[in-house]
Amino acid sequence: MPLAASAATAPDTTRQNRGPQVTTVRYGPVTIAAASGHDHGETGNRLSFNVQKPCDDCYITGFKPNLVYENGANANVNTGPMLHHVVMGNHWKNDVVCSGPQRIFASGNERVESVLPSGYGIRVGRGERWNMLYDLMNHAPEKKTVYISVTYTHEPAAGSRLEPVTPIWMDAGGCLGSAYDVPQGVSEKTRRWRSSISGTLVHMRGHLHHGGRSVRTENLTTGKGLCTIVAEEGGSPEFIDLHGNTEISDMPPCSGAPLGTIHRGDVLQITSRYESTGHAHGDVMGIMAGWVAQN
Ligand SMILES: [Cu+2]
Repeated sequence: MPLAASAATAPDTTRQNRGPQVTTVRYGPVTIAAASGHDHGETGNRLSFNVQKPCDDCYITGFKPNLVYENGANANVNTGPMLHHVVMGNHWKNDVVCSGPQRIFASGNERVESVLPSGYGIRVGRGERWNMLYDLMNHAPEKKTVYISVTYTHEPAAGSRLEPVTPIWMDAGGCLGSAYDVPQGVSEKTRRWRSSISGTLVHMRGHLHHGGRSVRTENLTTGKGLCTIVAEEGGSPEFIDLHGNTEISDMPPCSGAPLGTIHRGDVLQITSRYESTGHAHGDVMGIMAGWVAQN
């Protein structure tokens, strides 16, 4: 896999060395096997080590994941490829919810952009190494070669007044694996986490699969809702596959300073809601990633 030596375009990073910068990093190429009939091609889970970061000793203030072809055009289910998931991980830091490596951010095929409220950033340490876990699918009857692309906004840590944020990974599937099964009809799955940190929650993004209706996180201790995200499915032709099946096309994140306050010991709960018409679904997910400015 040539992933570590990924192609990159960093047009703005050399021009400026202060203030916000925009860098698009392409990870790949990755070739996904052809589908045969209704059996899709799939890479399966692959882990790439020491993948390119947009910057070093800096803050990331926003990111927009995508899946693209060599020529830059979107690669989506209408032409075959599906970004099943991509997860950036940092083995140098511990995940506060599940221990293990810290999940920095993740995306599914919905490819939603996250923009942190002004004043906050995801700290990237000097020399920190990122790993990338990804799984790509293909519904087209021929193989497809694509790149995972992420457009980052970021700024140098030196002289920055941004407050660092800590990721919290709320997962209805739990810590051992995110996937679970849902029955036909309406169902909700919840999972609780007793917070080990205190601070203000400033951003949350969500992830559901086909049939997923909404995902929300609340602070049970204070009785306050923190973020509810309602999924849009098949919202544009790009998100309708070659068999006419729709995929999640939008999951608008919650952003605000603060979305809510969390104290160490508070119990947070995620609720993942599916409305599966026709049949049960295996291996779905209900995830919310949040970012907390600790105090
Ligand atoms: Cu998923």
